[in-house]
Amino acid sequence: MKVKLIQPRMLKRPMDTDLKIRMSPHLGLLTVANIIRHDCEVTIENENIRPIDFDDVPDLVGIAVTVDVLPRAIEIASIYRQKGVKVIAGGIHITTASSSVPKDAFDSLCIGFAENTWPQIIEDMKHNRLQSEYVSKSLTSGNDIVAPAYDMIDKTDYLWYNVVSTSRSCPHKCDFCYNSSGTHQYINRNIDDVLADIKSLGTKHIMFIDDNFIGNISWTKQFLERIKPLKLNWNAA
Ligand code: B12
Ligand code: SF4
Repeated sequence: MKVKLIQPRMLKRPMDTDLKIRMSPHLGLLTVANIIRHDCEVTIENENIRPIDFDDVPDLVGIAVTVDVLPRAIEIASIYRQKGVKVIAGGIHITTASSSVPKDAFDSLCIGFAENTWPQIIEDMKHNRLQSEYVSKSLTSGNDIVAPAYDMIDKTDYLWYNVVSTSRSCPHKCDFCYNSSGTHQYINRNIDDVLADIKSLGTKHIMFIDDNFIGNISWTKQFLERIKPLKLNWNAA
């Protein structure tokens, strides 16, 4: 099965330079790719880097949606759906505000983590029974989190490719923040898995992009002990 994953063109604000749109690769899409690539032929296209190739006819298109790109995601979906290609939308905006998405814009919505929804999505695609919505269950431990497929990144496309996520979400639930959405579960990754990501990047400068790098202090202390021997230059968001 051919699956094409797309990051739509972002909406630049007046203060954004062209560097803003090619800052770093999309970890969500790289994670989806790693979940399914043993079973599917996966490609990723980032419209912030180069125009989308609309001449192809994959079996399934997955579009990553943040709030700013929803209108463009709907346009892209419409182009593929006119060709009979199924289109599924996922990512943070679909996860936290699915009710704001027009009902007929996509064939399916993936709400929450891809780790426990995509295997079902692929199974349903194989049997021609794609559902209109997939909602992830809670992950049972950090071991369930799949690493991004870092080897799929063309490092020359980005200002930084050295972005690593050690957790998902945040233990606090400030009411203005998307992390207060019921579907968003705070969870730390397996430390060995994070170390493997860091080593695979082949650089001493690592940017931890977690919403809350110190959400579980005892985990963070253990993690910092483990990265000490690597002598990294690191920063956290
Ligand atoms: C790292 C990061 C960046 C980096 C890298 C962005 C990039 N290219 O991906 C930088 C600094 C460049 C950046 C820039 C911007 N960002 Co930013 N960023 C983040 C941050 C901190 C982490 C995202 C991440 O990698 N998470 C780890 C991955 C693995 O998790 P995930 O994305 O949730 O993916 C899982 C699921 O959502 C799902 N999934 C994800 N994608 C898809 C796609 C499909 C098809 C499916 C089915 C499932 C699926 O499966 C994944 C695995 O379970 C988030 C906060 C957050 N925690 O989400 C903000 C966040 C995503 N950013 C945000 C925004 C607004 C922006 C900007 C638009 C800001 C601006 N105006 O300039 C730009 C857009 C730049 C661009 N071209 O994309 C907002 C989005 C708000 C919203 N509700 O949509 C967030 C949530 C921050 C916030 N609190 O407001 N960002
Ligand atoms: S990420 Fe920040 S704003 Fe959001 S819930 Fe956590 S502490 Fe609050």
